[in-house]
Amino acid sequence: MPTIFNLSKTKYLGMKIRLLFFGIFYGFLFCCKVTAQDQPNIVIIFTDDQGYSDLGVFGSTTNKTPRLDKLAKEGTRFTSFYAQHVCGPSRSALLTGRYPIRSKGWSMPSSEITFAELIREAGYQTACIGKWDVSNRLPIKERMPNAQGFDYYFGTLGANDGGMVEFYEDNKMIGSTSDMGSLISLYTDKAIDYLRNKRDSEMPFVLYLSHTMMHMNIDASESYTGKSEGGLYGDVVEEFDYETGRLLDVIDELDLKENTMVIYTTDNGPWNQPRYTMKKRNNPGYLKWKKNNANFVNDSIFWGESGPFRNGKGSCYEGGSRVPCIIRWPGKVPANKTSNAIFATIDLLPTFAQIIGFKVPEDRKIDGVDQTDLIFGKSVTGARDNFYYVNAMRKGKWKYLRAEHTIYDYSFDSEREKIEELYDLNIDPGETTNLASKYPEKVLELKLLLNDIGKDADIEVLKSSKLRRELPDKH
Ligand SMILES: [Ca+2]
Repeated sequence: MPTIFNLSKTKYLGMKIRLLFFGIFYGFLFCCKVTAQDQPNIVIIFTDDQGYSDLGVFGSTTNKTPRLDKLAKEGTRFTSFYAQHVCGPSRSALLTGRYPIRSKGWSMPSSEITFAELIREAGYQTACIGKWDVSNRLPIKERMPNAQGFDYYFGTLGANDGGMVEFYEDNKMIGSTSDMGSLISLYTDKAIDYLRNKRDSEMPFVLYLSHTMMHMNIDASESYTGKSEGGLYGDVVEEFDYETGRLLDVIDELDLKENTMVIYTTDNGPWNQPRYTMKKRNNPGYLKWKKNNANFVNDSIFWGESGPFRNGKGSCYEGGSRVPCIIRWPGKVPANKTSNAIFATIDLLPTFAQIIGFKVPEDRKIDGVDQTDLIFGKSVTGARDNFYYVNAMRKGKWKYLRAEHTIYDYSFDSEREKIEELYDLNIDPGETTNLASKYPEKVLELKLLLNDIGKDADIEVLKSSKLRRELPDKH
C-alpha cells in the first residue's frame, strides 16, 4: 500500500507539475499573443495630389468636407506635415521611413523594408487598397504589395495618366476601367469589404487605402458631378469626403473606433501651376462635366489649393510637399487640437514601431523619427527639427533653397530668379521675402545640413523623371 500510495502521490505530483507547466506555457502564449484588444489597428487614408487647402478644416471656402472636418475635431490636425514632392517618391518614403533619395520612389527595390513587413512580423494582418506606384508601374512580383508586406492587395500599380487603370488583386490582373468617376467608391467598397469580411477579427490590422483621386484624369460619380461650388475638382473632393465618411461609419459600426488610429494625408501638393491648370482639358471626365457646366469659370481639372503656401506638386517651395494631415485615435491623440510641429510621412514607420513594439531596421539609414510624444500631445515640438527637400532644407523656422532646385522635371516656377533663397516660415509661410543676403550664416548652416543628409545619395537621378522609366533593378 505505501508503495501504491507513494506511486499515486508521485503521479499526482507529476500531474501537478505537468498542469503547472502547461498553465505557464499557455499563459505565456495567451499573454504574448497579439490580439485585436491590446494592439491598435491602423488605417492610413492617402489621397493623390490633394492640395493643402482643399478641405474646409484646412481653409477651403468652396469645398464642403463635413466628414473630414469632423475627423479633425475628433483628432489632431498637423499643419507642418510633409509628404514628398511627387507620387512614387512619396509612397516609397511613407512605406520605408526613408527619403526617396534612398528608397528610390517609383523604382523602389524589393530590398527596401516597408512598415507593412515589420508590422506583419509583429503579429498584424496587412492590407493595401489602391494606388501602389513603387514598382515602376509594372507587375514585377517581388516589388508588388504581397512581396512588400501586404497580405491582401486590390488596386492599380500606377497612376491614371492614360485615362485607364488596370486592377490587380494580389498578384493577378483582374480587370480594368476607364471610368475614373467610379474609383473613389470602388476603393471604399473594397476597404469596407476588407473590414467586414476579409480580415480575422481576432487580430489587429493595418489598412493602407491609397486613392487614385485627385490625380490627373479626375472624375466624380454621376451623383457628385456638378454638385460642388469648386468645379469638377470640387466634386471629386466632396465625393472623397463622403466616401471617407462611409468608411469611418463602418469603423464605428464594427466597434473599432476606440482602438484604431486613423491617419489622413496626401502624397504631394496640388498641380496648381499655370503650366498645368491651362492644359489637360481633353480628358473624358472633364469633357463630360463641361457639357453641363459650360459657363463655369476657372474650370481646369487641376485646381487643388495649396492655400498659404507657394507653388505646388513637384516644387521645393512649401506647396510641393507640405500637405494636410489629421490623426484620430480616441483617448490617445488629443481631440480638436492643431499642431504646427515639423512632422513627416517618413516618421510614421518609427512611430508605429514605438506604439506597436517592433524594431526599426538597423542595417540602413532610417530618416524618420519616432513622433509618439508629438501625436499623443506630450511634446509640443516633437522629435524633428528639420526637413529635407532634395534641393532645399528646413530647420526650425528657417528654410533654404538652392539656386537650382528643379527636381523630377516637375518643379515649375518660371518667373523665379535662379539665386539662393532663405525664408522665415514663421512669418512668411508663402516664401515671398528672400532673406539670404541678410542672414548668410543661416544660409551656410542650412546648406551644410542639406549636403550632409544627401551626401551618400544619388541625387542626380531624382532631378528628372528618368527614375520612373528605369528598368527594374535586380534586387
Ligand atoms: Ca501624387
